[in-house]
Amino acid sequence: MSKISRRKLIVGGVSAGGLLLAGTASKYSNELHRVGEDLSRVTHRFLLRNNPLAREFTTREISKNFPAIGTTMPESEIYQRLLHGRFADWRLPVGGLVDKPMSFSLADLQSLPARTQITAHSCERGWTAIAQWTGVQLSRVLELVKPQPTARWVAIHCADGWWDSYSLDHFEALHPQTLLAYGMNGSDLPVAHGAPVRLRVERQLGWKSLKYVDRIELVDHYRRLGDGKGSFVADEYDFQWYGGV
Ligand SMILES: Nc1nc2c(c(=O)[nH]1)N[C@H]1C(S)=C(S)[C@@H](COP(=O)(O)O)O[C@H]1N2
Ligand SMILES: [Mo]
Repeated sequence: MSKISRRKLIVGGVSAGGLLLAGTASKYSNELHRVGEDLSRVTHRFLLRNNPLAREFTTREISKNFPAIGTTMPESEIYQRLLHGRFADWRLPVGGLVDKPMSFSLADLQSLPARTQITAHSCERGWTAIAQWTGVQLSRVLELVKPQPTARWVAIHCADGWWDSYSLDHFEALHPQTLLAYGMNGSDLPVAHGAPVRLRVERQLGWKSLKYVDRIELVDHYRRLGDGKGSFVADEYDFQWYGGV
């Protein structure tokens, strides 16, 4: 077995173990649940300490069917209007703790250097599918707005009310495979998969890859957002850890 495939097995096994532990323990006590979550988080950080790339696949391996999960059509009037205008009026404001707040149109994002990657998406509900994603690296957009030294987390807000946060310290936000993706399998990103722009965070569970991105905010700590747990999902389902930072 090669070094790489052995490590992948370990990563898969430990994540599954952590999930199992967290899942089972929560039935018995919150305290045990918390221990499980802490174990998962620490293991995750340790295994990703050298900032490895997530595996990339070939075009032949792209899944014929890629499920659409959660929101598949945001209901808000604003989104509906933007959709009918083919997102020509869509803008992505990037602000908060930055020296140069900016607002990007879809064409602006598409004019920045693009990256295309074929990766596996694993949903916590138990499916994995492979797709090709095209977009701009989040790091390039962050570079343009000039984050202030106090900015430590990138909060991303969506048209359907979802939001999540990504650490600048642990590089998830700056990781080369973290994209603001506007293309899927060679076409425009379909509405069901997050049009016009979704996030791709390839080393995390699928729910960290937010769809319908509509605002980016740099903050000193995610504690200031929502109930203070770092994501819409964590607030909603009342758990502490949220998929690895
Ligand atoms: N805004 C938003 N982002 C979201 C979701 C959602 O419902 N709304 N679902 C999450 C979950 S649980 C998964 S598995 C993926 C699903 O992406 P897909 O619909 O392209 O398969 O998006 C994630 N991002
Ligand atoms: Mo998911």
